[in-house]
Amino acid sequence: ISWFTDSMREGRPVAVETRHLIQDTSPTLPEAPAPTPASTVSQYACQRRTTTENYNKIFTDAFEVLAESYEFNEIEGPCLAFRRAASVLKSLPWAVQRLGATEDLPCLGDHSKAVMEEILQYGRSFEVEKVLSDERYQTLKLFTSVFGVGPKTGEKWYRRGLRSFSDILAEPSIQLNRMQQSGFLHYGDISRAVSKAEAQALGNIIDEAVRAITPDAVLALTGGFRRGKEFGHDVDFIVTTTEQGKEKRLLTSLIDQLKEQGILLFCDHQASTFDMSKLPSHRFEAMDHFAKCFLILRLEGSQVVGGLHGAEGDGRGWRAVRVDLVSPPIDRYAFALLGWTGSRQFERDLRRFARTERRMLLDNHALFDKTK
Ligand code: DCT
Ligand code: MG
Repeated sequence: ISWFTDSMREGRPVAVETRHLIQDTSPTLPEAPAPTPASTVSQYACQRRTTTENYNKIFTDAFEVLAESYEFNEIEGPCLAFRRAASVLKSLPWAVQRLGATEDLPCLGDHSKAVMEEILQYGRSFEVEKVLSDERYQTLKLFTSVFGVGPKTGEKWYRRGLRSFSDILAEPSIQLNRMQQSGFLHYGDISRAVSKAEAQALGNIIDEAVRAITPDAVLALTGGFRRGKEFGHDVDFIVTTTEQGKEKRLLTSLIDQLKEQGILLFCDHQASTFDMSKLPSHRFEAMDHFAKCFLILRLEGSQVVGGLHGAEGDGRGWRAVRVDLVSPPIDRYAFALLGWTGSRQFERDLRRFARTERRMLLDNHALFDKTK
């Protein structure tokens, strides 16, 4: 049904190098890292060989905090600059041990370098520590960790003087939407990382469910797990059928099937707004137009090889997991798969590379040659 589920059953590794994603249907483990001179590192994430091994976590964690803090304050430039800098450092097969080594690296500005210098000198960044101890940062971080709560809602609650979950739940004027209610209800489970074994178990469950609906179903694991990550915050799948148009009813049938099995804890279904005749879209859009649903599923420990991750002693024998399903028509499959594989920075730079280096327009739906 797909290389993903087949390779899972055969126990083949799913780790893939991002550089080879397009052609690679029989993934292999990345080879031993070769020393990379800083001067050869591309400014585009899609042109950098990047493994899941991060030799510069001490710096990239710091950059992530600063990026997030700028994001909470809606300051986009420095936010993206820190994410870009983190992505460059993640691609290095060596740890930065002195600032001089970063001289020829792209995307590292004065601010990033100053943070790195502090860390190299003192083992920590005072700027990062200041952010981490900031009440507004802490509160927004907490609030946006709830499924269904974005920076806008978090900010609104913060401005009303709310600081904790109990503040929110005790505030009678706050009407949580359905997604937020489920977010709070399953908070402990869905804020815990999802393991690869758990993702595989969910893959088997969804595989079985779609096969029961149609024999020509196509299922692929995407997102971080397709990139070879060991853990994720959710599990992302593409589900479609080899017969064009037949995908239109696939998601609703699949949701019905999961409901019947009693494992659907939450479902937000967004119908397709995809219209090929309206492409290409020159306006930047955060989301694609394919039908999709954001789910919370109940996963039994007995279905997971090696058991549930981090559930020792809770005695329930199951956990809730966030699952995203996206359902493009089969002739859009390649673009959807490429777009949903991520990482976000890889996707951002792939589009920028297409635009500026190839005069092409790429999104999750299509690739257009601007000269034609
Ligand atoms: N994506 C996209 N458009 C969005 C959101 C996501 O094209 N608006 C793509 C990029 C990454 C991929 O979908 C999966 O998204 P996430 O699950 O958020 O990221 P992830 O890399 O799978 O990370 P995690 O391991 O935390 O789930
Ligand atoms: Mg994911």
